[in-house]
Amino acid sequence: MTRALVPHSSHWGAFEAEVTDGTVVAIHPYRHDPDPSPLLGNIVDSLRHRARITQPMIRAGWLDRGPGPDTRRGAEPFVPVSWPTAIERLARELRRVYERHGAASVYGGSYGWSSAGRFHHAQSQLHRFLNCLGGYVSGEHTYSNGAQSVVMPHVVGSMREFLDRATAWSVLERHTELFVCFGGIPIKNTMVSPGGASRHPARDHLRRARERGAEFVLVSPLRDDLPGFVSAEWLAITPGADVAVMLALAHTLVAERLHDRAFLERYCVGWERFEAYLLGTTDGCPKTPEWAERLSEIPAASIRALARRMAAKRTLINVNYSLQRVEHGEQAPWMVVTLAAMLGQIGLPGGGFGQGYGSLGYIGRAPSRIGPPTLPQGRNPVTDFIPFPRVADMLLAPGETFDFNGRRLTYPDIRLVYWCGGNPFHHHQDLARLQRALARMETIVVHDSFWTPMARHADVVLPSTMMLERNDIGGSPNDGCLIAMRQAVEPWAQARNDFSIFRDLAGALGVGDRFTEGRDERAWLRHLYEEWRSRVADDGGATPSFDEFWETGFLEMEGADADLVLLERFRADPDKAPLGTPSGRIEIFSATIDGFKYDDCPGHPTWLEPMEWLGAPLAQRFPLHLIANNPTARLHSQLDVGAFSQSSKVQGREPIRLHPADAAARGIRSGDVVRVFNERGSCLAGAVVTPAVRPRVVQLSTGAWYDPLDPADPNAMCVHGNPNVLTFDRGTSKLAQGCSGQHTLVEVERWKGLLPPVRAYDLPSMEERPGL
Ligand code: PGD
Repeated sequence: MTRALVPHSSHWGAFEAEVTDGTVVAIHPYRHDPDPSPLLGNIVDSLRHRARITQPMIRAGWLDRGPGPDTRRGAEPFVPVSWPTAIERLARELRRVYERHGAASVYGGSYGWSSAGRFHHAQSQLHRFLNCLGGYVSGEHTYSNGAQSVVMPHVVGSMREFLDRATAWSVLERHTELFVCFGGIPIKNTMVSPGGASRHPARDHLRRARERGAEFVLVSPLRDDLPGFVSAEWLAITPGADVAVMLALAHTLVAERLHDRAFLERYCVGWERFEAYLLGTTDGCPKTPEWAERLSEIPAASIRALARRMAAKRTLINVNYSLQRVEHGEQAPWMVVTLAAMLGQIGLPGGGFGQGYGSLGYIGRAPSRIGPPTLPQGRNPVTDFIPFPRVADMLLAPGETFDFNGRRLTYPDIRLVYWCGGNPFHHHQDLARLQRALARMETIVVHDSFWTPMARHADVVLPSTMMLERNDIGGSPNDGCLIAMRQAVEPWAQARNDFSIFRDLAGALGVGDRFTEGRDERAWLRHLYEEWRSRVADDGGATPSFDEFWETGFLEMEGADADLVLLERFRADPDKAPLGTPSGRIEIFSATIDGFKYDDCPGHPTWLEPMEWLGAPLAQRFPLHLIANNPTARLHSQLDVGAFSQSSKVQGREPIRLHPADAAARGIRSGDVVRVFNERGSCLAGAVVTPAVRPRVVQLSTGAWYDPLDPADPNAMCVHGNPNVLTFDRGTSKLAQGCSGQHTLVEVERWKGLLPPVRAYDLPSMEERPGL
């Protein structure tokens, strides 16, 4: 018997894989990680799960009828083919599309998190490959924080320079007296960092802050958005009403003269414009706590009391990404900055604002001076792009114009969609609409390790290796550990590395050398490491040789600035260290945004009523507000087949949490299967009745693989519990066009019919065709 411990990494943590006789039998968290993620529990049984794609597959209809728009995607059988056949057919199709329609007809945005390694980063591999062919239409920003990442540069300047350098957790732990958490700080989200994290310190910092006497206020419809041990005061807000509460806090500060006028004058622009709105001078509506109570169901007295406490203590106001993944998502992050500016504590240890402490694990972990290695992607000569969440709009309406951040853009005419390392049937909204959009394509190509719903809707499906089946380097800009992600097991069946697939395709298309630069996997890893090593050396650091690094597995680097305070230098001297905004100051009023004349994103933070919330007329028909947030038991839709994710299901369905009063009114008990529905679609889910969810709110996380009752019908019920059959597909506003998938209105009823089986992990139907 052979036994080995192999260093490796994932977006949810570094680990060692225990390998016995060529099989991964256990995962052991990195020994220095104080709080390893339970998501590690999804890895072992996923590696060899039946839902893995075993060999290249081509949709029968595409083989028989050739490329072209087709509504039968997702319902037709696949034909298993050899690698040479797959490469030859796909190379021919790529040549046809590039020659006949040009590079601007290929959508290669390929949004998705794929896996943690820097070399086998699926999206980078795809972009590098498509750039060798002449480029592609790209995507910008993210589904995560699209609204924030567009509005914040107008308000405080570059995200990279400022927000990614959030005040360090260790500073908050020592200095913050009052944490006011809009959307909480859910520990489940802090487990995940793009690129991985060798340590998960958030829980310990929160615990120590609490032990020191810090107080916590949770503004959220979900009580467990903060861990119980911080004993938070829970303000169980109406979803979508946070900006109203923030405005009322601001109103109280002004009414009671608790705001820091000197700070507003020295460090901000546009206070007077905003103040006139706040007090109702411009619209006749003072944003008082009584006004906010009607919208938010938070008592006016609680809002007033909180405003006074905030002014009296060293206060951190945190807003999570979830609050900007909604209609008008630009407003909450902007208003949080404004509120923090009114308190005058921005740039002080433990005070000011935070954005995303509870959204991703790297926030509050100081960046290393030298970022980890990255794969060069080459140059993309195509200038057409979309903000990622506008993908269905683009595919449905070529030639139509749309607004984005002060520009008027035109949707290109896409013929071929290439996806590598993402799952739009997980991340996109209104899946019936997405299917209509995909049906217009001539060809869809997907690389994935699993038969995800996106793979099932493709024409050419190529099996990728998973982590642990290849060698890579793991690291992230805010983590001080570089990891030799060594291959632990052989690739499953005929799976190949994305790099190898693109190498062969590039070879067939005559650009092989350009793509590989003459390197194989090992040579690339050495090259990327040496390039990184010389950057570290230029900065005065010393690192071991590649061979030593590879042998050691985990390379701990010098500590980053553990005392980082956001905007400290700006506070010390705003003239010497101005912000990257037009004024160099915090823009409470942005003349730039105002100049865009967007009705859905005016020049200062504003309460804008959502179309779908409990205050809308639609709530008469669909009286429950669904929160479709990120899941606890997996990262997005990844490894949904894994043991930890499976252990969370109820009768095989994704759990939906609802309040006892709402459950009782509908005759629903924990363990029942329910149907969740609205005008756009319906799904089954498994009920969990709990007072941790406020009344008239239900919570169904994303990530259960879409499983339509009838795969030929885009409007079919999903029997597994994917909430994106229910969510709407509208941008946050004309400014950012971000994802607004977090909220929608629904009704829930007990499912009384025969329970359809979950077939999400079964193989699609296959048609053997010898000789291919
Ligand atoms: P994942 O499930 O991570 O979701 O959306 P994203 O598409 O990133 O998909 C990654 C896919 O890559 C998986 O299918 C995995 O198997 C595959 N993969 C992993 N490694 C490799 C590899 O090496 N090669 C290849 N070829 N494939 C690989 C996430 C997105 O969803 C995000 S970031 C957010 S924050 C959004 N959140 C919400 C939300 O709050 N509410 C709703 N309703 N919808 C959301 N969608 C968004």
